[in-house]
Amino acid sequence: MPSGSGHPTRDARVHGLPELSGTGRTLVMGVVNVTPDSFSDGGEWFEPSAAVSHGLELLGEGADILDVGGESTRPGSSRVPRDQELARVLPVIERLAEHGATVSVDTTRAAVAERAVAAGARIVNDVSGGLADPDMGAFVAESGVAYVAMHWRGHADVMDDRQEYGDVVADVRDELGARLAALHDVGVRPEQVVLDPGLGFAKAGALNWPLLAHLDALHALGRPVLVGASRKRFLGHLLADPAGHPAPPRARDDATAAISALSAAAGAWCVRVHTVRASADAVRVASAWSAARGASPVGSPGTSPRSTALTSTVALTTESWTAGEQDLPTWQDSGARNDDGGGPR
Ligand code: PMM
Repeated sequence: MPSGSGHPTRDARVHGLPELSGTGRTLVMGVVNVTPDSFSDGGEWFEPSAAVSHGLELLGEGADILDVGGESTRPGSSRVPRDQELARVLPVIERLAEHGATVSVDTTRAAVAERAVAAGARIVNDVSGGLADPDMGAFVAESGVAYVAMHWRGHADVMDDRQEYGDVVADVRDELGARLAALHDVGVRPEQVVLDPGLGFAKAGALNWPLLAHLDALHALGRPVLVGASRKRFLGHLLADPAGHPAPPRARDDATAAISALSAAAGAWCVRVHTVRASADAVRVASAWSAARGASPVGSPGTSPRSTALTSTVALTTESWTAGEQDLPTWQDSGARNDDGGGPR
């Protein structure tokens, strides 16, 4: 398999994950939702044995990482009590880790992250970037675990009301930069962190495309970038039928694979997807394509005028946009449901 030309952030080592470095390509994270109500695959893998079998299937299809989550971000869903989240994810993580999988735990709770890491998880994937639980940063710092920090502005019941952006790319970059600085302040080393634009979280349809098209702006923060576009609502709208009905989640998989190829060509570290095989092929196509170009992948830091302009304004500041956001109301039943079954994103 040809390996793509180097990309400084795609190929950056993430602390604690030696087995994932040196592939010369974008990694593929397969989603294992152990939930009854996730928007795209709710209930399918709710039994631990079904979730484990599904995870092993995804590994066989080429997943580099399995992302195990026990709490859905579907609009209207209540927060799952901590013990219930633990009961869902721990047996699945244990068994997948025993099979040699590199497992991440998709959680915003430090206590769940801690138990998951003890059970064999190697990555903590926190969609709140440390904002939902003030203890998360300290746990990540003390454990040294790899940590995905996603851009987030609040739980599912409030995020749709928090979509005010001046320039969505610059704002997301600055807010992630502030998270990186805040995490650093509590002892998290930059080498532990992967950044994620949080597609669909406090971002309606059109807001997602500039973020995908300008991954270079996030690369300017100097850390690898994970892209989670799989089956999200903005793809449903893109693929709407002539009457304007959004394509259902499972009909978004081909578009997801196209985004995997484009993200890989732009130097993403990882793509998070529900169906793995097409994206595993897509990242290899991008790798061969980049190698044939003999140059850094599209969107390497500093390769576009936008990247240069944005880079010059990057300042990692502890003056976080989140002042005031720490007191977010707890995630409650919002009663809101999407008309297309496509989740909040
Ligand atoms: N999206 C979902 C869940 N976890 N984690 C990361 N890092 N990035 C994402 O975009 C993301 C995530 C959405 O839920 P799903 O599991 O139902 O797709």
